[in-house]
Amino acid sequence: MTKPTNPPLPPSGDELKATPEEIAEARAAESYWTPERIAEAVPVESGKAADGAGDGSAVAGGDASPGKTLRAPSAFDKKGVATAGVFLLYPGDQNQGFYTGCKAGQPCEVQLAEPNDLWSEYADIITAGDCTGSNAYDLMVKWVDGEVTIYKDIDQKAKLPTSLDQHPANEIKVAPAKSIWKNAKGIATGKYGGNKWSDDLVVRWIDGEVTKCTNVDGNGFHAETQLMPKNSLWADSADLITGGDFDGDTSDANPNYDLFVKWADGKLTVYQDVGTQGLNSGSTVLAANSTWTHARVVAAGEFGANDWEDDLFVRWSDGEVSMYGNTQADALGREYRLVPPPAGFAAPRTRSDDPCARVCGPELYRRSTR
Ligand SMILES: [Ca+2]
Ligand SMILES: [Ca+2]
Ligand SMILES: [Ca+2]
Ligand SMILES: [Ca+2]
Repeated sequence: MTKPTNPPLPPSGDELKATPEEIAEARAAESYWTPERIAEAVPVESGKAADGAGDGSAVAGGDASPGKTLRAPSAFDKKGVATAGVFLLYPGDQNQGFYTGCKAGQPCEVQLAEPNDLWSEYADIITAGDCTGSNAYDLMVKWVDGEVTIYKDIDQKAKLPTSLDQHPANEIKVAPAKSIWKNAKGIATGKYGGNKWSDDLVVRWIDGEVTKCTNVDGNGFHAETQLMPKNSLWADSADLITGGDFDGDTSDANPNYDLFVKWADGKLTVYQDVGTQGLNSGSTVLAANSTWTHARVVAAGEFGANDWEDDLFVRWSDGEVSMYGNTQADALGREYRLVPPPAGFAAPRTRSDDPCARVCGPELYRRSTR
């Protein structure tokens, strides 16, 4: 099946983004997800959320999963370390937005962990894949000390530990503290080879080396191959990575994910078919630009409109959250704004006349500014 190309895009470049001054102002502000805002977001309507978390559920955050993503702890310090610790799961509507069955103004979310120091201080990289079977996504966490832990089969009923002495039954340690994983700077889970499951990893290391592990399971990492020897380009300039199916050739028989890279200068690149081609020259999704230097979290997933995991979730430095639906290997998809930046710090952007820029976005807000 050939993935159709997108219709012509509405303006989605710098004209939709803030000026450098506005961005500077926004960056100076506290992140939208302050502890106060997080506190305000609970109590959660867990019953509603559970209803919504059926077929069309999606969550925002960590890394790709079909219809479901885990949103990482919400605020990050200058080194990109999470500072809030709360862990929330958002159901989606399979139409690039959050689930719409929640009451207006109320967050439709499930809290998996209360605010705590464990996640805010020690979780370094968080991603989701299905490494343990059950056809349900697991959470993989690389802690700052080099331990890597899998929390199996996360759903809206899951509870994550909030202190070092808590070890839920679904916890699997796949690398001990002080392991080589201390040097991992980015993990992109996905379907890069072997079986049909999303149980493969592309890992970006501190010295620029890039490796791939296929068919990771509860016994740990296997079949590591090198995609790129250590080098200064990746060490100094690669920033965020996520795995998705942007060229649309992945199927159960052909697990052929692509790697999305956001570079320090805002350039976006997709390396197609990592499993078979490794890291070739890549295709440019967007040339270097100031807007994307403010992206703090990217996560590809299948959030709607087609069958491919080609929808790109982005959290910006000012707290705004966007989705670029049906992104291609050489072009961003249509932008949907899921969460506006906080009032007072909103970097004013001129929306395009595309009705979807207003209707598809704001209609789906689950968070509103105060
Ligand atoms: Ca699983
Ligand atoms: Ca696999
Ligand atoms: Ca591909
Ligand atoms: Ca899609």
